[in-house]
Amino acid sequence: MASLNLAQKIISSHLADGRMEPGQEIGLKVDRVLMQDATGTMACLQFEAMGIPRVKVDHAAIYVDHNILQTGFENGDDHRFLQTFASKYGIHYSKPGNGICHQVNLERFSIPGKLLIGSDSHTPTAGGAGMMAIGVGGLDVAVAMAGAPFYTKMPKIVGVKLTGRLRPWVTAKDIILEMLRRLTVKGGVGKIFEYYGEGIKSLGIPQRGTICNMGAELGATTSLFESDELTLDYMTRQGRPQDYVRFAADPGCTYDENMEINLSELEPMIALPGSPDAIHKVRDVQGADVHQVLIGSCTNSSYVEMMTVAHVLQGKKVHPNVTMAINPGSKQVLETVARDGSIYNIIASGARLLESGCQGCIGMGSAPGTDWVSIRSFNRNWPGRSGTKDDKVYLTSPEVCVACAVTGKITDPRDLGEYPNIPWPDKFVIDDSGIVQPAPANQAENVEVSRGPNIRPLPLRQPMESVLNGEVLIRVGDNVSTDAIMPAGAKILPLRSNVPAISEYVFYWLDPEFAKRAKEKHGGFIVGGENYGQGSSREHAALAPMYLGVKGVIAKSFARIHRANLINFGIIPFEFQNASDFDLLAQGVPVTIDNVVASLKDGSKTMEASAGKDGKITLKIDLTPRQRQVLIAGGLLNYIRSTQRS
Ligand code: MIC
Ligand code: SF4
Repeated sequence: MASLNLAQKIISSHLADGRMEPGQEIGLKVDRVLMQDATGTMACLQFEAMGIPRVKVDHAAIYVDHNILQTGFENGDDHRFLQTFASKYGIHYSKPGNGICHQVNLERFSIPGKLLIGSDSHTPTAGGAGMMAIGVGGLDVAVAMAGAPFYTKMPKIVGVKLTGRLRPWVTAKDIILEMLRRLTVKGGVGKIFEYYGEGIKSLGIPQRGTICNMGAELGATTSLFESDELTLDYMTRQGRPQDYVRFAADPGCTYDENMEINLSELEPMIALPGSPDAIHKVRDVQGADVHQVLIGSCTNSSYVEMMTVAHVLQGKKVHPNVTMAINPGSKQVLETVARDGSIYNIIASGARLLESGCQGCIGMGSAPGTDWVSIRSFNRNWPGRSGTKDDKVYLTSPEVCVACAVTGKITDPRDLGEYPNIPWPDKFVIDDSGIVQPAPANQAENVEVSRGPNIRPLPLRQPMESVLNGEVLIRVGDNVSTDAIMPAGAKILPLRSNVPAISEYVFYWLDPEFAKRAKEKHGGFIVGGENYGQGSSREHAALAPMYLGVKGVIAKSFARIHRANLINFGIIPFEFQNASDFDLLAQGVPVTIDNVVASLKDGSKTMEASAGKDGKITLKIDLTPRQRQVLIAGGLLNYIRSTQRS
């Protein structure tokens, strides 16, 4: 047999349907699933609608990490719903405060060579431990929990050879920022990045996790590292050496594309406000005043990072003009740092210690003030995501963050002196009491699922109409994120279980009148540029427009997860045959597409649309036979129910 790279090895051992050729649709047997509270309530309701008594995967877990501010009854009710639901259906439940899903999953549940799908775009973090982990929409998780394969297009595999060794104060974050500098936020769409070479030997598992985590910002399907002696060491310190399996590429394997990064040449980097790919060297932008520093998120909140920050803060104070907050990635990280004493340095410095969770990363608190320069160790900085409309959020490593916090200016951390090389602890604090086990299967029927008034039934679409018509409701530019389509933050995030209520906020920051207009016009079309729907996996960015009557999205190109979510909710993702036709579809232009069902059925690769008085536009529909069936049925849930009946 030919030599396989690591991604091909894992994919071939999970292949349930299709051929392993780039661009072909493949169905993969899923071993494990992960959900979080903001996407999980819908995924649970969708699973429930399938009428299956217990999940059919080896392991399922739901984490309460996003919606933990609890400004009203909504979040608390959702937590209780999730806990009781999890218990009944065989899912582990990670309590609020136990940590961010990706960090806790890496610590406690990552297994090399297994396939995980998760209803959060940063699920690939587990690739740091050699697990193939893919971010998907909640409905895809629900379907996997029902025992069905996960379908996606076979990505291209990019081999990224890491040579050399990072210099002091240069970190794993700088490696992924370098990838973003080279490839941009759409450079990874349809690709898996597999890192190899001598350079990986100097990267610990959480550091590898940082690189895989932010592969999501490249638009990648996932990112991967082999499992090796460092993985075994990490798992041993996690008290679970038995979960270690050696997984590596075959010698002599090849990749569809190749890249190389010499780690010795990298410098501290920073993404400027607006997009994670606006990368500069810190040296080139140093000196500007800083007002806020936030350290944490699923990208950069591991033990070594917290200890490094604590070490820099030792005997120092946060600059008088800076407010600094730290949210450790998990209770384990917080507890281990506390056990080892360094928490004192953080508190004594004047930094604000927050609980383990997503917090400011998703606009749940810590919104910056007007014109504040906010320096964060996070992964996303699209306008408004922080909770402040014209925010100025920079993304960088925890090392740069802490340097800025003590000097009050954007600072290259190499100016701080000697780098503290923090070793791993002999053993992390291991206490899984924050992860509640499900009820045993034979007691599950006695568990009653608790539903507060915020949990509203799941809206479903009708089967596909043969004619789609309506006005262009909004036209947006390139790289519009799902944060722009369906914003989050402390006000909107608690409405994730209530589609009628959250729909009022579709495109809220870009065009607050959108929802009203969509309802008045009885739906219509959204027109987008390149890479439409990048970022978060939130299916509400498809579900809420569907609820408002959106009949199709016409874009120059789509991001992977959002495209899949649109199909799952019965919205056709149309692409322009000629990108210049974008100009014809201004807001308010009426659009009609005939013979929709017939074209889906007969496998047509295009559909003709009339636009305005006499405009004619050809739209591409690049869909697999299965996706066509799903769209005809009016979405994946309808499709599955129809296959269950037949
Ligand atoms: C995010 O970072 O945007 C989120 C919030 O974690 C999302 C999921 C969500 O919107 O619930 C993600 O990355 O998928
Ligand atoms: Fe949470 Fe931010 Fe990570 Fe999303 S990116 S899971 S909001 S910490």
